[in-house]
Amino acid sequence: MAATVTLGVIGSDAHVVGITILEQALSAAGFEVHNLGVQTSQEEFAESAATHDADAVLVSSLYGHAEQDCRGFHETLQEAGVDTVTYIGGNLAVGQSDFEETRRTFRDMGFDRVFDSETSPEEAIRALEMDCAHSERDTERVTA
Ligand code: B12
Repeated sequence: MAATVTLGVIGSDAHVVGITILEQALSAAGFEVHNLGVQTSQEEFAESAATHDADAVLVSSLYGHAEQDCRGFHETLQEAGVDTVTYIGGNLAVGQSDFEETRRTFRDMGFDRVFDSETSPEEAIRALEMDCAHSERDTERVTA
């Protein structure tokens, strides 16, 4: 059965190109994609993921305010009964010089994988195929 993915750009962020490309690539790879578009609230992510019983929630953020926008994100998902794989990607910090530090920040906030703005759709697809195929994820084997 095709894995289901909820995808959107969080907060007040209006950068649409990245998620449009991701949506097309994921759909072509056989995923059922619910693209919430830009300027999506935490509650909209949670509602969509709960309604569609998503296997993964993919958050995109380009404008540098991801940390603020994602505060409490996993609690919001939890309140809606959503316990699924979560990814975040894009330009996650302003003047991002050490991406590993950024990755640690978002991992600590609860995201399973954290991707930078050089991420190709194929990389995201590989990670999703791995995570959606196994109930116990082997995060040791991937860098994101
Ligand atoms: C086009 C653009 C705009 C357009 C957006 C038009 C639109 N509707 O999309 C406009 C002019 C409106 C704009 C506005 C702003 N922008 Co702008 N914008 C860009 C620009 C030039 C390109 C973005 C783009 O489309 N890239 C092409 C796509 C294909 O790549 P992508 O978005 O990175 O997505 C890929 C990956 O990142 C990854 N990915 C993305 N999300 C996710 C999520 C997951 C889970 C995964 C796995 C992967 C993934 O996969 C995608 C496909 O390969 C970038 C600079 C740049 N070169 O990136 C700045 C940039 C993103 N903008 C920036 C800024 C600051 C702004 C503004 C705040 C400027 C301002 N002061 O008004 C506003 C914000 C407005 C808002 N509310 O969002 C900064 C962000 C700085 C930061 N994060 O540190 C950047 C980096 C420019 C810069 N160097 O300063 N912008």
